Amino acid sequence: MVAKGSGKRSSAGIRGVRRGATRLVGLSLGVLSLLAVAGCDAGKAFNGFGWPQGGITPTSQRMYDLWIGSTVAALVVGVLVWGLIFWCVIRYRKRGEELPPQTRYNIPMETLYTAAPFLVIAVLFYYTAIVQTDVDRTSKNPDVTVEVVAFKWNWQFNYRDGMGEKAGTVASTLGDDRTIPVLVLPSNKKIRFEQTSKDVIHSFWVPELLFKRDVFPGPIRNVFEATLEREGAYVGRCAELCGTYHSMMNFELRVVSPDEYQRFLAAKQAGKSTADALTSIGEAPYATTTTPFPTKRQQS
Ligand SMILES: [Cu+2]
Repeated sequence: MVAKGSGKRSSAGIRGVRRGATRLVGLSLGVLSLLAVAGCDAGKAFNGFGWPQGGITPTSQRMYDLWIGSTVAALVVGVLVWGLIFWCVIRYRKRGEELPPQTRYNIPMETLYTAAPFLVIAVLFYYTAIVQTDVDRTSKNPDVTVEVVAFKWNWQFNYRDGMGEKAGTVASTLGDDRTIPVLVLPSNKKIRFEQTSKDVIHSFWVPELLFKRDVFPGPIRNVFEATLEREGAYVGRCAELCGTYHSMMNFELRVVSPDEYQRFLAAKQAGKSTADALTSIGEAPYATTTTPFPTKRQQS
């Protein structure tokens, strides 16, 4: 009789777990479709929940969507948990001296609250892995390859005729303590950035790309790819503490139309300075987003 009874209880327990799991999956799907529909609007209403606005690449938009989705999902879980806490506090408050029914070893319930966090992590991991793979993706045939050379405390940008260390440089822009280097690139093209450093570790960062990547000295040549969708001038910075004037190690990214870019490159190849080549395509000759900082300051 005892065995029969416990058998009944365990089959009821399994049914409970199944019911709980079905409800959880239903709830997750409901939340996900809600996010898909309302995610972006919620982001706009709450100023992106703190996420930097104004990305100029398709990947920055996908990262933004991931952030909004994760934040809304966290809020949904938060509201559920807060609701259950307050419900328990009010519904099961102390009413007398009698010991309430004890519910330890409730297997379906324990299984549910062990499985639910794993489900949440799995969903977050899945979407993060997809977006990260997308951000890190490089193509076999980029439209433009530029070599980023970092050094204390400035930048050199080499326009290349191919990929890899052995490719040749067709034009170059070098920054110094009186000139902010302007990196001119075309809009809506696949740009491959190949990075190398002359001395210590720096980090290439344009806030509007919502992306930064370390620039290493020696044989490690970091690479990433970006498509710049909006023309304009954007300040670039070093994001790795590299020495005394690290915070002054600025450059400018100037995104122009593909036609203007071709004319700029032709002018550079014809021997013009970056400022003259920029003037020849109707652009401001010097950086407009930041100013140079003399690193060889005089004692006074
Ligand atoms: Cu640096």
